[in-house]
Amino acid sequence: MNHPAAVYPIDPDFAANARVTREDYERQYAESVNDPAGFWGKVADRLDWFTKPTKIKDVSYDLADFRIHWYEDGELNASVNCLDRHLDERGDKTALIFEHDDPSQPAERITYRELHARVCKLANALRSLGVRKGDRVTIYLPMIPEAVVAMLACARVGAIHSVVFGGFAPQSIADRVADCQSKLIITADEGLRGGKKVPLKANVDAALKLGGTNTVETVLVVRHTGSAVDMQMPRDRWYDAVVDEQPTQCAPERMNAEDPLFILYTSGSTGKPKGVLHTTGGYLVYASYTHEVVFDLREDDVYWCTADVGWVTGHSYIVYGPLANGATALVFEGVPNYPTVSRFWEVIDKHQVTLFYTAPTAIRALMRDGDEPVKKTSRASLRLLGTVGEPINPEAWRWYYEVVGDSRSPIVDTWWQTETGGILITPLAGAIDLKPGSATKPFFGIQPALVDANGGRLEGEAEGNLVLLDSWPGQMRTVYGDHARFIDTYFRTYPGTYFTGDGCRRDADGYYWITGRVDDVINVSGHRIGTAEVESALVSHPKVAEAAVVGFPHDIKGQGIYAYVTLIAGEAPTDELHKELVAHVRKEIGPIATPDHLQWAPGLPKTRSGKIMRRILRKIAENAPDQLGDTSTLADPAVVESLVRERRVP
Ligand code: 6R9
Repeated sequence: MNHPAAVYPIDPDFAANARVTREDYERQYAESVNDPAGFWGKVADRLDWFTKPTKIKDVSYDLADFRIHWYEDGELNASVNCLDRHLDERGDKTALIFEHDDPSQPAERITYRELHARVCKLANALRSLGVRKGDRVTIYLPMIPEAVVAMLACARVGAIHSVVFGGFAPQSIADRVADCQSKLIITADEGLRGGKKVPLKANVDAALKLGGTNTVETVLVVRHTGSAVDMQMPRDRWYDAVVDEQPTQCAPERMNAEDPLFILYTSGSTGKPKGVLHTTGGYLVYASYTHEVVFDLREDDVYWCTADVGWVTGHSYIVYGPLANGATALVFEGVPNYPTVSRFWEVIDKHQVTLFYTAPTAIRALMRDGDEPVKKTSRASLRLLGTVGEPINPEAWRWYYEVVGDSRSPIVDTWWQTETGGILITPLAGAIDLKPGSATKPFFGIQPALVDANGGRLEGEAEGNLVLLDSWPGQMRTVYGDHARFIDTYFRTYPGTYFTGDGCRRDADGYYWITGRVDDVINVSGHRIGTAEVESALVSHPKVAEAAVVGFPHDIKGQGIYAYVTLIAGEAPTDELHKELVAHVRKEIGPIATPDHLQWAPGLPKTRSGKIMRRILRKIAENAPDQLGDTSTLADPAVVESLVRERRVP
């Protein structure tokens, strides 16, 4: 049994030079919650504003008078903050280090001056193609520098980017393009991951044949692998052909702080993924400030976050946070186990990475291969480690700390969400003792609370649903095109608070331990998948009558996907059909949604009013048939008995 309450006290050497010490934390936290406007007004000075904000905070979670506004009279441009303002002092500093999928390819170092020029050229190209402030641009790129350039170029001209993860299938691209009515798509011929090619352009072509995508006028195609792709003129344009001739200066759009910066689609418990909308001022203040404080950033740090820009972690902690801070950030195209399971550690040595931020699922996968692939590398450059995306089990935490970090580097276990824009609960390594498995304490300005199912506030040591009592600048502002869904999802469940969708325990020391989603969202390898999405992919197959999908504990992925499928009358379950349905989900959503197990269900457990009882299905998937709980409301108890009998043993 692990010792979940083990404490790793603050490292005095780290604390001696830390940006925030224990005393600082107590004092600044108190100030931040007692006088949020005063606190966040000062923090906003870290950015360059065309017009400095005077109205700092205007927030009400009261449904009758709902609003979230930060810095509402301020004007700025995010790309100027990430590029132009560094040119005088950091023009020749490396902004991005690009490490290819193939380690034999030379790494590329891009200075702030070069990055500025590349962004300006693309921004000019976007304008020449008719992209204007407020237009939506979809970015479907591999982890290459152009992904960063594309995001910042959109920001420069005031276009709202929507990055779609390169692992998503044509239908998922089409849904996202259609929802925000994109005018332009930036993609590449192909991506490369672990030596395998990903047909990005072909996926875009397939997506654009699907309904709702005819707003797209232009597809810009980055030549990456050089493979031949279909180019449909005049719609499709080679990126280099359009960008090369453009000037290296581009006047930035003046954006109001509350003008949208980007949309990022994320899964919820119901329906289609929602377009989480972040605005310019508050988001950038929060992403850059948390990046500096949580990672204890120094001028000469080499910072590496292994996320993909298709997820919020890539937005806030590869692009906007680090670049707004003038940091050197590594962009990695590849995967942890290619060509060998030492790749992460070799890249750390090669580029002398000092700050390393990754996901528990990667740590657990690499841990399986033992210590040797780690130990044969030096990793002496590291001084801080971070994790994000899902709860980290104490065993993986200790391996990360002892083996990867040689018991020298503190670990920041950072809890946050696409919706929150930046880190909300996290240790600050110079200020807070660590406990493996706990995200520890709230960041400045963040007021977590626990409530029971009826919304009753739980005090002291307790376990319940995690809510947040007040706003912070990085909070999402709306669900794109569906403000009612925003309110309903986050503010109606426990009135007066933001509901996170996470369960959480608070221990006697006031430490927070996230226990996982309490809604119908599955966290697979740190990626959010809505059970509803997988279900609707399954029932879109002509032979499927009904489907119910739940998560189950998975050693590496954290959670796996378990699907129960009822076929239409007359269809017999076969191994063939089993494979076909799994492939169908991959094709509809993408490989990340592949069901780990699919069980034929002659019937699904339902209440007499016809509601599927997922609680029961979860217990069957977990192989805990003795913990089904109250089954008295079942319409037909025999259904459950047969499902337990027929359970697919993983
Ligand atoms: C940043 C990100 C959000 C959900 C969140 C929670 C889980 C993220 C975590 C964590 C425990 C951590 N989560 N970080 N759980 N400890 N340090 O991952 O955003 O993709 O929107 O997922 O991930 O369940 O609600 P997103």
